[in-house]
Amino acid sequence: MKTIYLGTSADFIHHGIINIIEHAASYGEVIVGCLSDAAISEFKPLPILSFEHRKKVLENIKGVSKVVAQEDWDYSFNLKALKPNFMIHGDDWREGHMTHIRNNCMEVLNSYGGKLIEIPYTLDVSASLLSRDLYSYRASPSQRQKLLRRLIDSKKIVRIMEAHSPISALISENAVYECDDSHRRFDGFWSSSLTDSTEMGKPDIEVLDLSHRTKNIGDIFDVTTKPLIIDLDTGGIPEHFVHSVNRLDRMGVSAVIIEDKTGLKKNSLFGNDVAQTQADMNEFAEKIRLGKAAQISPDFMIIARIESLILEKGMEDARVRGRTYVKAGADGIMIHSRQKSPAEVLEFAKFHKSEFPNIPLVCVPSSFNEITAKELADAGFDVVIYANHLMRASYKAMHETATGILEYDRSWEVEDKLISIKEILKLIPGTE
Ligand code: SPV
Ligand code: MG
Repeated sequence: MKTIYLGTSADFIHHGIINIIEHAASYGEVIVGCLSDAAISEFKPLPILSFEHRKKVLENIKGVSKVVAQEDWDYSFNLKALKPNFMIHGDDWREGHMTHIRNNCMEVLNSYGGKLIEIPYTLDVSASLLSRDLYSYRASPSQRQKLLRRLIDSKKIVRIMEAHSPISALISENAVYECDDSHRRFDGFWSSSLTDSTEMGKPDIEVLDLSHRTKNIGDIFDVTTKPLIIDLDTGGIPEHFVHSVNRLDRMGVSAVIIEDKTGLKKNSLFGNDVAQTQADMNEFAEKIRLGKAAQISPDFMIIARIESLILEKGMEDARVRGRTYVKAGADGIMIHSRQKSPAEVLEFAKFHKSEFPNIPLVCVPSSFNEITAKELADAGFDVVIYANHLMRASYKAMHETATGILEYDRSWEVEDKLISIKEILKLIPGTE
C-alpha cells in the first residue's frame, strides 16, 4: 500500500480539509501531520484547541490512517523522516510566503522519488477567515488568560508590547512583519506603571489606584484578544496584594509582575540616583506565597521582579533572591537592569536557566536596546517586554506636531506627519 502525507493545523475541520483527505485516500494510506503549537506560532496566532485535541479530531476522520506531529511549519522535515510516496497540498502555496517551503518539499520528494499532488484550493473557505468569527471566543477572559502560558511553552521568545490605551493596544494587536522563516507579531501587552502614569500626567510612584489600572485594561480588553501582563509595582502590602491578584485573575489578566522594592517606589530607570529601598527578601517571598494562595485560575502567573542590579546590590544578591522567590512559588522571574550593555542580565540568565530551566525568565531591554529578541531567546530569556515604546513614540509625534503648528502658524507643514482623517475614519470598524 502506498502512503500519502498531508499537513494541517486542524483547528477547524471544514469541507476544504475533508476534500483533501478524500482525494488523498485515493492514492493510498493517508498520514496526517498535525502541526504543533510551536510550528503554528511561527506564522499564525495559536490555535484555539490544544495539540492533543486537534490530533484526536484528525484520528477520527474517515480516510485518515495515521496522525503524526509536525513540529515545524516546513513539511519537508516530516517528508524526510517518513518518505511517503506522495504529498498532497492545495495549489495556493505556489505564490506568497509558502513558495520556499514548497521548494524545500519538492527537493526532499525528488531525492527519493516521491511525488507532489496539488489540488485546487477550496475557494469558499479559509481557516483564517473562520478564525475571525471566533474573535469573541478568543477575547473571553479565560481563553485570553491561558494564552500566555501556551505561548511561553510554544515560542522561542514571547514578544510583549506596552499598551497604555486601547488604540495603542490595537496597533500592537495588528502589527506584523513578514519574513521568510516567520511572521513576527507581538504576542501580548504590558500594562506599564510608567506609561499608565505618564498618560495621566502623573509620576510613576504607585499613585494610580487599581481601579484606574483595571479600567484601562478593561477598555483594552474590549477591542483586543491578546494576553496581558500587568506591572503592579511593589504589589502593595501583602494584605492588599491578595485582593489585587483576585481581581486581576478574574478579569483574565495573564500575569502580574511585582518588584522587590518597599516604601515610596520610584521608576527603576532612576536606579540609585533617587532614594529607593529594596524589600526584605523573605518578606517579599511571603507576599508571593500569599498571592499564589489567593489566585483562582491555575493559568494566572505571579512573576517576581528582582531589582538587585538596578540598585547595585550585585549578582550574588540577585541570584539568592531569584532562588528564594522561585521557592516561594513565583511562576517566573524578571531580572531588570539599566545598563547600556546587556552583559549583567545575560550573566544572570545563564545562572537562572542552569538552576531553573522551566521557570520563565523575563527581560525589559529599555536601556540595552541593541540586543535582539532572538539573541535574548538564545541566552535563555522566554519573554521580552518593550515597556514604554509606543508611549514615547506618540509623545514625540504629538510634541512635534504641536510646536510645528505654532511655528508655521498653520497645520499645512505638519500634515505629512499625520494619519489622514480618511484613514482615521477607516481605522476602527463601525466608525462609518
Ligand atoms: C514600567 O514600564 O513601568 C516598568 C519598567 O516598570 S521600567 O520603567 O523600566 O522600570
Ligand atoms: Mg513600572
